[in-house]
Amino acid sequence: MRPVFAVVGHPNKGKSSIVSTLARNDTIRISQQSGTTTTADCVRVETAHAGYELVDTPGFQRPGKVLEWLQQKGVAADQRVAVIQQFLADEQCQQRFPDEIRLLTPIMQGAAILYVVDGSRPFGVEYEAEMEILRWTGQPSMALINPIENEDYVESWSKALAQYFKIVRVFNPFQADFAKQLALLEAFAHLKPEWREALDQVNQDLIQFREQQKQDSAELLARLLEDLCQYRVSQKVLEKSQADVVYPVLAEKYHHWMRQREQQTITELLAVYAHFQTKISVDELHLPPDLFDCEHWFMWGLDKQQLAIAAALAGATAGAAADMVVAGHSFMLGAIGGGILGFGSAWLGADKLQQMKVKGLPLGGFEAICGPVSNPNFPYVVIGRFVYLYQQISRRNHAQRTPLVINPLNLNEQIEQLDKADRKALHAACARLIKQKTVDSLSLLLLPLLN
Ligand SMILES: Nc1nc2c(ncn2[C@@H]2O[C@H](COP(=O)(O)OP(=O)(O)OP(=O)(O)O)[C@@H](O)[C@H]2O)c(=O)[nH]1
Ligand SMILES: [Mg+2]
Repeated sequence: MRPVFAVVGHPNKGKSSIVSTLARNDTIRISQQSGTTTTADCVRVETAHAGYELVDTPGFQRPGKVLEWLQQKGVAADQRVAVIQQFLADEQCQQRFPDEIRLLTPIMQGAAILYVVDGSRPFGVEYEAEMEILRWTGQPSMALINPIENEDYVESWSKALAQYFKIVRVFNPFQADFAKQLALLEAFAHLKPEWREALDQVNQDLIQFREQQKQDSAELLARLLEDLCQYRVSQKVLEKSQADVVYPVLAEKYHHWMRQREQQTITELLAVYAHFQTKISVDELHLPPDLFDCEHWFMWGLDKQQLAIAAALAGATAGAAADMVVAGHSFMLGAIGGGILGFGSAWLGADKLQQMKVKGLPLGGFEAICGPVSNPNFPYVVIGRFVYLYQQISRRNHAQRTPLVINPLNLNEQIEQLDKADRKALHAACARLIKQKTVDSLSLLLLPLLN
């Protein structure tokens, strides 16, 4: 027997938002417009070894009139469930009160009740009719206070709801983090003893699944880093001078591929967290928009000093350490010396990023080559961008429908939180990556950065 919960309440109180967040499903319709949900929609929440169902329902439209109808039957407490059944079967009622019929049907079929109210709006007697009708169904129930705009009336709601519901919880579907979602599921398990085992299993499954999502994310970042650090394009030319002509074409091809590759990872990361409706493309990122927008790099990667420390920790040779310091220096010049868009952009233009080379071929002719990136800060930039998106996406509740707002990340702060061995291993990995050397268990080294 699967646990089933009907999410009911006034229109526009966040019922669908709660279903969306708990089911991790961003296709459920949520809108400012009252009366968005018009049918009782069953949403299955499947985990590895268990599952449960949430029924999203339309809001009560005429609870006062419905209660009047029920009370006119004038029956004692032991008859109330039968009166509700009668109400559902009555053809006139079906026409007059279609929303109440739809929302009460799953409850009478055995669903437990999750009654949702808005904690930022005052309690009013008009809600009493709804709560009274729900009480007549005799089904186990709990109340959820959703503080949509603020918590101003949470306390007064708590007092009112306690008279009708044994369990009252505050739950904000836009903000509730993973732990709060698990805690709510635990409360669900108290509603019916026979559902307890299944819901405990769901909880355990979710915890494991979340760990798996993190590992999958680390794997995505590892593959991205390897690909971006290794990529190069080349073209054969007959004369050395022709290389100058093909460089712009090669550079364009190179940048296009690198951008696409990063974009692909972002799409995959969104899919890992089941955010299929959140469309973000690198081009739309507010800040900094572009993998090749070098003057913004310092916001994602490391600065001069941090790079020097990284080089020292990685045990780099004196030469490599000097490279890193020079690279860091150039970022700071780009940022401060020339102003964000002035001198810095010319000096640190994208064409400085990857190596352009022309090489003589043994059988005659030449090869013009673009890439791979040689700048030691590059792996950090890739990591910084990914970690920022990871933090946003992995914490994003599925009720959230506004676009992701991108801000720069202080990667160094994240790195400093690692213990010394992890930090050292990470820097060593970055130093190898930029030399196109393989790194064993790269995803494991990246995992501690994903929190
Ligand atoms: N900021 C914020 N807005 C919320 C929250 N919960 C719901 N909303 C907003 O409230 C409005 C209604 O949310 P829905 O989830 O569609 O409400 P509903 O109860 O399913 O509405 P109907 O289907 O029309 O009965 C939407 O504009 C949501 O964005 C919340 O926790 N925080
Ligand atoms: Mg709805």
